[in-house]
Amino acid sequence: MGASRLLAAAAALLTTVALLWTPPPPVAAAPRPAAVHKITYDRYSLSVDGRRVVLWAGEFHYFRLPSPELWRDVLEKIRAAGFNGVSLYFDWAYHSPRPGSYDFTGVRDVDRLLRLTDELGLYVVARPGPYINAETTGGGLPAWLKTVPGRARSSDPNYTRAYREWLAHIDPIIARHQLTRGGSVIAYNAENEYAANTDASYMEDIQRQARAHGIDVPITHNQCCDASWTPTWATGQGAVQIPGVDDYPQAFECREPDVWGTWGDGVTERLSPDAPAYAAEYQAGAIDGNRAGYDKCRELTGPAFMKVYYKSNLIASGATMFGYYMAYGGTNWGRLAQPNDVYTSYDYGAPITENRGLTAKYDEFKRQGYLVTTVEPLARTDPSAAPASDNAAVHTEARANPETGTQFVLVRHADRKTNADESATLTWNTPDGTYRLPVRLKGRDAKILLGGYTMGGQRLAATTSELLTHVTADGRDIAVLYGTEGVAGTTVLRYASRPKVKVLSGSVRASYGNGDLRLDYAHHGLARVEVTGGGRRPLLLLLGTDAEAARFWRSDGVLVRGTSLVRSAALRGGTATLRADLAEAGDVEVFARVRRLRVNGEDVPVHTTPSGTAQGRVAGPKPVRLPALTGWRGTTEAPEAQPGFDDSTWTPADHTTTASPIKPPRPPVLYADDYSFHHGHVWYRGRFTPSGAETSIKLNAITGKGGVYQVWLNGRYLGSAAGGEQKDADAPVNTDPGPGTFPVPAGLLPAGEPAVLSVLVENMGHNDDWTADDVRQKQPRGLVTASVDAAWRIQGTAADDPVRGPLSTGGLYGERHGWHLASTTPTGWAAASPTEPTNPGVRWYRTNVRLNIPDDQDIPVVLRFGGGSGRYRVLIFVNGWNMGEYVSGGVQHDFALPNGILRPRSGNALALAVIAEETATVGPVTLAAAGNVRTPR
Ligand code: IPT
Repeated sequence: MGASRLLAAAAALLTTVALLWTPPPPVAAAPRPAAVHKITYDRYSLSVDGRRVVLWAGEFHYFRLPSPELWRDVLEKIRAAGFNGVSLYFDWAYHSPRPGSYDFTGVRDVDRLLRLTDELGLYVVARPGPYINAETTGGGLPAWLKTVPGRARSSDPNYTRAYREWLAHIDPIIARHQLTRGGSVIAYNAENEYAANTDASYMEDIQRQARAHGIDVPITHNQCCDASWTPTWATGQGAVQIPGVDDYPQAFECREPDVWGTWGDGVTERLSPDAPAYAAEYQAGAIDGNRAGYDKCRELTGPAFMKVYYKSNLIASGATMFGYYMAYGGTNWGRLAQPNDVYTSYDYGAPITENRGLTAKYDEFKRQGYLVTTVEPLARTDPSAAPASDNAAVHTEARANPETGTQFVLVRHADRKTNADESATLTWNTPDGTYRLPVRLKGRDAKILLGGYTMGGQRLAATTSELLTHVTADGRDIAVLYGTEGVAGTTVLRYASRPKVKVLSGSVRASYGNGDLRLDYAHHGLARVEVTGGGRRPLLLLLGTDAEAARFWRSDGVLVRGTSLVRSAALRGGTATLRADLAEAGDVEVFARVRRLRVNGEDVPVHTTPSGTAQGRVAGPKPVRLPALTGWRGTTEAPEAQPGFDDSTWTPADHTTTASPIKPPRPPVLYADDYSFHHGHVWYRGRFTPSGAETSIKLNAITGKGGVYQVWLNGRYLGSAAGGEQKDADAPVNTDPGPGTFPVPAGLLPAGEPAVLSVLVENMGHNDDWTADDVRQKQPRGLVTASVDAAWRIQGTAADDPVRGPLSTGGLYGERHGWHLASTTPTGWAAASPTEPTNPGVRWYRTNVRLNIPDDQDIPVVLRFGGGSGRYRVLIFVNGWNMGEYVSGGVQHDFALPNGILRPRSGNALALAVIAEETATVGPVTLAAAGNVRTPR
């Protein structure tokens, strides 16, 4: 701590010096890490090389975007929103098909991911678990762990051997990308919401392993929910350096997007007096357990919620470390999903959609993120006296930086859930004087107002607008302030003498007295005011609405207005170079003296505006038509259902014991995981000799929520039933999901004649281990009991897929024979169409589709279902990759096919495996565009 105190003192000295001379322009993003950096922290914030940082990170799951080319796209979008960091889970189950086997190639190349964060200068909180939850199958615990005796997430020796193996693989990759070695990793999170059934030795050992593997950045933890959950890992054995808290104040009922604050006020608690308050996971979207659709989740956690909760949290908590969960959710492709809470899409209602589109939430993140990463004094604040409000319905609360005196004033409704329109006059004692200023909250809203702030070369005494950001270009400060459309704003700036004020556009009244330049206006469109003289360098003040503010981009210190996204910007020798996305034709304005503008490698003619900026016009994307899906060929499978099928190569299911805490009522153990079939469908064939008295067959299978199993007897389809599931959090073990009863048709089971029962069981994914009881994650999948005494054989996934990893391919006949792969050309398939009826059982369709999307356009493509009939589900394979499962009657109809999996400028093999519980038609299947932008090549 000695060193960090010294650094803090040095930083304080530097800040004092900075007050005497013009400070350098604020740093837009994390510094590009070229060299090694020193990380320290104290109760206020993290510091990098002695400079305080507010960590404003968004969560991203590389495993939910199996397309490393698109990692850059998403990370650039995250950075452009003003995030200076990302929070990254690393998913053990994704990398490890079986004990001792680890794969970090291709879509699993996390070194590549961290090279990107290094390059983009995004701080990383690395979260390798071993347990991650995250609605992933097993909560990140590999499925093979189900066959390892001993409690997971404890210091049990078997489990210890297992997780040490994972850490020995993942930690060194993380370690070489630490900020302290010139990379981007700023913190390492141990375990995940480890709050129930805890074992301090285990928690301690994770950290011991990390240190031994070279992790030298601060170690954090994300405590569940609030400090009432103990231990918080702030003190005692297993304590981490920076204990954080997860908070989801809106909970997850997306069907009622208007119900706020179900899980409290959302104020981050400080868990340690010596470390920054850390909002490790703060709600930025929601899972859709009740199938409302993610648009509703986006509404539940929309801009109004973000304004009220995020801003309240900043000021009430003084937290300086944030991980917003999720910035981009992605896709539960293959068998990645934990079945109880999610389906294929993990869009999450996040600011960036599953199809990588930017939403109104993205705009709000940008408005807040730019403020947080612009105003350096925010990294060190204490609670301070708030301006008095003359209306009890308008609540104020404040923090101030003890060195600079800069004030951050929260203005919100006293009742944070109200939709009222309330006004008040604030009496505000700032370091520059006392001001009486009107404020207004029009509907659900909250603001952070700045006072006593040295803004580049300017002195902002107080403002009732909010600061977006400011930059300095060509010896001039440019600042963007904004407020609600139609609401009045006042900004007071200090000068040594009366400055010259020129209103370039909009309606702004200026008055001057006692060193105060007071500007009064109503927020409407974008007003522009030029202030010169007065003893300071020139200022261009831009006063806009929320919508106008969202049109700005601050990229690499360059301020730009217009385009749909600025990925990077550079100013050199009078030339501005932008990498930008363009959803439509429009103006682009660069706030610098620029003679030449290049956008995506092309020259854009510019003229100088009265604001002294450079403006040009850019074209939008060309419309693109996606081809119709034609030329389908189909075939029916499931020969396993036929009595004569040769299953002699299948594994005998004859185990008499299991590591699962859930024991079958009598042997054999039929659990699929016990025979190393961990993901997707499994087949069982049981041979028995009937007594002739059987009138029905009773079977009990556990599929996980939403799964079904299907039964054939001597080749005759007997029907389907819902598989068992984890009913709710309090009843994690469902040993008896209720057997399915299948009546035996008369004459089908003659006494004494060998019979064959064929059962196809889907595995919807493994439960998580949220409460660390080990029982729910070890809940079996597959058959549990059968009413007939049979000799069973089992077959699942036939072979490892080294390209797609363990979660893509299951055990359907077609999957075992490569029908989903582009490289296989199955013979004997007939011309067919998914609109034709499919008999109960399994039927495949394949076609090829050639795309021709221009290489300077980004068109996210989805596969769209709708209009089918009957009960069925469809596994979607694109170029061999299982991109999800359409379930008839389900909420999801559009399935993301990310570029990389889909080849936008060549042929694509599309395969559908239809699993019909009854005669069904899939209906039309089409490709649709989920966006269209011009983008850098
Ligand atoms: C929190 C988990 O830490 C995270 O992994 C994810 O599951 C998230 O929830 C929900 O999407 S747990 C929180 C609900 C208390």
